[in-house]
Amino acid sequence: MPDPLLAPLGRPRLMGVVNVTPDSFSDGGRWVEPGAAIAHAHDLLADGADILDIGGESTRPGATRPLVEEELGRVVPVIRALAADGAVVSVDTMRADVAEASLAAGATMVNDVSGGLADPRMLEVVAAAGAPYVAMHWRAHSDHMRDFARYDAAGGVVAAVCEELSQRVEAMLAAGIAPDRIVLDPGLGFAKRAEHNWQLLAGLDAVQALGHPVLVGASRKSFLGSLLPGPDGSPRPVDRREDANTAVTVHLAQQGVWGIRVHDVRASRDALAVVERLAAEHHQTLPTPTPQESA
Ligand code: PMM
Repeated sequence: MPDPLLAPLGRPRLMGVVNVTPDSFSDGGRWVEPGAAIAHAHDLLADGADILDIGGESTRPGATRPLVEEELGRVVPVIRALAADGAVVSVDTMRADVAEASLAAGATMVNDVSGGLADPRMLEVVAAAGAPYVAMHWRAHSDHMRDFARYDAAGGVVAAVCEELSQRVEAMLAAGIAPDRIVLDPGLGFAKRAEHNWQLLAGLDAVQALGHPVLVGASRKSFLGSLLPGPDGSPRPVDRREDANTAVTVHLAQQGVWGIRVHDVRASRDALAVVERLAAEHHQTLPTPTPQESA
């Protein structure tokens, strides 16, 4: 039976980001104390987050990795507290040890930006837990991912991401992860230049055609900043990209994705309310085509 978390809801689920890190590009250092992270997570829930995504490793371009003990110390207490409060929690980690400890602490889902490539034990841990698993398209760790942002073969970035995600799905199935537990993510900003991110957003139906629910994270990423340069040509700063991200949310809702990973839950939730309301109006007021008209 499909996990209830992955069952259709009539709108995308909003995954609210809580980075318990000193150095994430979007909010590094703001929620590094457990109390601050937990309070922020509750604000996101109040704003309408369906899932809280708790991460203890920054994946910003050029980032160096924390020790596994550091990552565990950051995420496990926060996950334990939020799960005890009844929140649906996902752990954003590439490490099997962190996934295992987080699931034991009450996380429901594992969000692995490496799709199982960074840690050979990850797929086994997820399979044993029977947990829903987000597998993102990934080519290399953040300190050198820029070197891998090349998509020269026919079909460009969309075809390459689909092909590489399909290979990951095969590995997941071989490891014993049930097909109805798998969510795929094209990995905006990970070994992607700005034009690759736009091509992926425009080509999401190909990713969805792989047959799994799709999660997308565009929030605060640099391709939104470079779309909106200031008068001196410098990219729009991270904390002023929200309106553009909300427009992306509308696009993603119209595409019918399963989930959207955002920092500002309220803005995206408001956008979803508009999309849902208009869809309801269409269903109620548009004439149903006769068989001849629809042929
Ligand atoms: N992006 C970031 C971190 N984790 N997880 C998924 N599934 N998809 C993403 O696009 C993604 C992610 C980087 O953003 P952050 O530093 O603001 O969390």
